[in-house]
Amino acid sequence: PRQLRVQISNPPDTVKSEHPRVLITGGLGQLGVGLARLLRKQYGKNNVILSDIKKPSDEVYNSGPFVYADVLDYKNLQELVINNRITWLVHYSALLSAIGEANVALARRVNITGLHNVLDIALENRLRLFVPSTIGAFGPTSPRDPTPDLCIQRPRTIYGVSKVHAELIGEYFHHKYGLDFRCLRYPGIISADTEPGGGTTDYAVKIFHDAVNSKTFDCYLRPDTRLPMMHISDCHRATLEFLQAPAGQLTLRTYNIGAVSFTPEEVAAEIRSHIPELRVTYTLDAVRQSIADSWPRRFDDSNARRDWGWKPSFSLPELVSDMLRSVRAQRE
Ligand code: AKB
Repeated sequence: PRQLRVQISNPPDTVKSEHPRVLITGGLGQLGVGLARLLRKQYGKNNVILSDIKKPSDEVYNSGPFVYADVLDYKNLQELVINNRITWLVHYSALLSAIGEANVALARRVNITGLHNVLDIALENRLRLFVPSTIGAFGPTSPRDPTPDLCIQRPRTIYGVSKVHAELIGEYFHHKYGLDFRCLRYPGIISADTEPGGGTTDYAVKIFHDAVNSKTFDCYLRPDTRLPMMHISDCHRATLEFLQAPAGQLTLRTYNIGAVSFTPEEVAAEIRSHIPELRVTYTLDAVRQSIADSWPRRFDDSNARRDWGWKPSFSLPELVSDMLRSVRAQRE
């Protein structure tokens, strides 16, 4: 079959070497569009390319460059990186914890084979490569409260196994070949205008929508299940600050980043200070409950704070009032 040429209609804003040219894979998930917005503010609209295998909304399509890219297609990715003079790659494509358990073979391909493609391309083209890891990279034998950067990691999900693999092989490529690999372990991310796709922490996004829309919420985790969580704007800022950090400041290449830690009953109580009628019921999902029970309850992120100045800005009350404001604004 004839090879398709990948063309970006917008030329680079500049080809000045001080501006990175960024490609984001899996860009239409929960995190890509917001990170692209932040990076475009800093580096220019056309220097940040979003990619995915799905069709973007008109709003996303009109906000800056978007291309089709399948992380399982090595040649397509390589062509994109070369044609667009990419210097930083943010690898967001992955199947999350719950959906991964329902599709182990696909999760293995996307999360492991896809990562291998991205690693080889990053190495070949001397890219700075950012790969997110997660609280899901820990398991039942890890210390859970708090969980430090370096400890036992024996996750029991394909998602967790693939993320530990990403951490280890990325660091190995860094030490052996000098790849500029950077990895943050994200908590559950709470966002109003983008949806998480198939994770264990998704309840903490849905509760805000249901609280505003119906004042009732049915939770699939036990009321006392504590997990590390973070407002999406803290997540984007952490990612940008970490990407910009001088390599000499990094004593690790994989860092925990923490912000808040809460249980379903705690977040519900905080929402009730705005919506007193909120009624929460609990119908447990055994798969997601057992995943959550094996994950950290709190993150120790002291290394990130010390090395590159990480500091979250949203407390639980601030996160809750910001989410309720955004969800209500969407309804209007
Ligand atoms: C999930 O729940 O799978 C993700 C994560 C914490 O990595 N949100």
